[in-house]
Amino acid sequence: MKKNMLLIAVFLSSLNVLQAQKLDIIPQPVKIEQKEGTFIIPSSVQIFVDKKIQKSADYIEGNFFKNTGIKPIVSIGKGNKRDGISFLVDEKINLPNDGYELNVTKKGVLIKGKSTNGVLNGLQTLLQICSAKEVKKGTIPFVKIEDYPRFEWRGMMLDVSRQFFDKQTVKNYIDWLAAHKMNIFHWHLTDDNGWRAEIKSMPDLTLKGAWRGPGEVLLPSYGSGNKRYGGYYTQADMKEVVAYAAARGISIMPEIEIPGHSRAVTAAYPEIGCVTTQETKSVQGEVKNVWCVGREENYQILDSIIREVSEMFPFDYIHVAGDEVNRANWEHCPKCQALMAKEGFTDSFQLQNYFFRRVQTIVDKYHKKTNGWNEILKGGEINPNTLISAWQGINYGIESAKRGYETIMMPGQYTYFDMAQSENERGHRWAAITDTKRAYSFEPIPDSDLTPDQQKLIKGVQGALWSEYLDRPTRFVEYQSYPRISALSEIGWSKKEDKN
Ligand code: TNX
Repeated sequence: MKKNMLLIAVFLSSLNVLQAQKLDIIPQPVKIEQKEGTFIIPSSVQIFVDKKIQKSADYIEGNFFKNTGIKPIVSIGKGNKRDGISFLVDEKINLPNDGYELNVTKKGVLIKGKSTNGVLNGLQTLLQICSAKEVKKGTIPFVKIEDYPRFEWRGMMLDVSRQFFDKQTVKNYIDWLAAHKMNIFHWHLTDDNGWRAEIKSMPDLTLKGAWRGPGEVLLPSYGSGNKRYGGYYTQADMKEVVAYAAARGISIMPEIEIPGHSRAVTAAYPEIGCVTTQETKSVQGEVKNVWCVGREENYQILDSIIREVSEMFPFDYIHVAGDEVNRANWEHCPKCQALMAKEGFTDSFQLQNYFFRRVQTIVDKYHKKTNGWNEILKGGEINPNTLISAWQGINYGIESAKRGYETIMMPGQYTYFDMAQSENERGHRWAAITDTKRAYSFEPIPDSDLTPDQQKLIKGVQGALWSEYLDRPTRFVEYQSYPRISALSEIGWSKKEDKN
């Protein structure tokens, strides 16, 4: 009898330990209070979705089912029934942007978001709790969470040019970002090795420029071998992906790579490139991969491309690149030289700046803001509302903030997940060998002499997955992305002092 009592006592205390076990949520929430007891999800649980977040109702329903095995009855509106689960938008709650409160009690579950994205952030926390291995299926431990992001911009870039990833793969990628409370998907749609976005006024960009292989305008590259390789997204596809992402709280920033990394463009429309007296190679060994700055018609073409892109993507920003431009091309081009002379320029960075400012005027015309890689800081002034993606190193981000530009920190040395994760693995290594620990060690607001106001210009963090090496093995995309994106999500979201 005594022995039995002892066993029961041990059993009960182990249950308690289980109950009290810390919920591991990624990214780590700001404030989490666990309480004794659990809410048992009724088999026909009711979910109420605020009208303001109606567009996400299917997503909420589907993912709740996936993570709990319980099919909910969903209604739109502000319900607050006992044993129900409510998703409410409440701008008045006292939390920073995109914050949320999650309350699980014996009465049910209430998620209140400061914004629609706040509600979705709360949903992700709920889903992680429901599927945690410590939590008994069909139950939710009592908990009170107050949570909000450290940075407003938590992004991830995917290069779909060097390798093409179909619409479904991109959607899956977005799903995983959403699960990590990331809010920006930077879609690198064009590069030397394939143009992936249908532009109706320039059909050959995709009819020709999206394909490489025998008899195609582009040579095989990055493992595409002796076959026709490529693909592109129609405008309908891109709009569909935009809506898919929006329902998950993710904005898509398209990138149109100009004026460099443009071999796919000049292969489809040779007249867009310079007529050079000497052929020179870009950093990645490409020839003829630069837009001619001196050809006036090119700016009309850019106008139509940017117009079509801005019609498809509702996000505020368009990324227009500006990195690794092989300016030697312009130095051997009579039209570019004539422009240089006319403008009184003495070095080719000024041409780059000229090009960028013309592009910026077009982007402004379509009511968008420009984002560019840190090289656009060279050669002269640009619009003060330009957003800089600082990729070459932390110091480039510091310089950008010092010069007064809003800045996204994405140093290749920490946040390029195309970098190999250890000495013996496939992947780039030019920036670093980056394992998860190294990625996690990144601090976006570095110790430096930035003033508090300059620090505020650092809008957030972003990772990048360039796809030169992603041709094999299958699912290498996921292998390179995770868990490093999990680490990145916590850098972007959680409080610095909670990093562990
Ligand atoms: C540099 S990052 C590039 C890309 C490459 C990447 C590989 C940047 C703006 N340019 O074109 O794919 O390195 O890590």
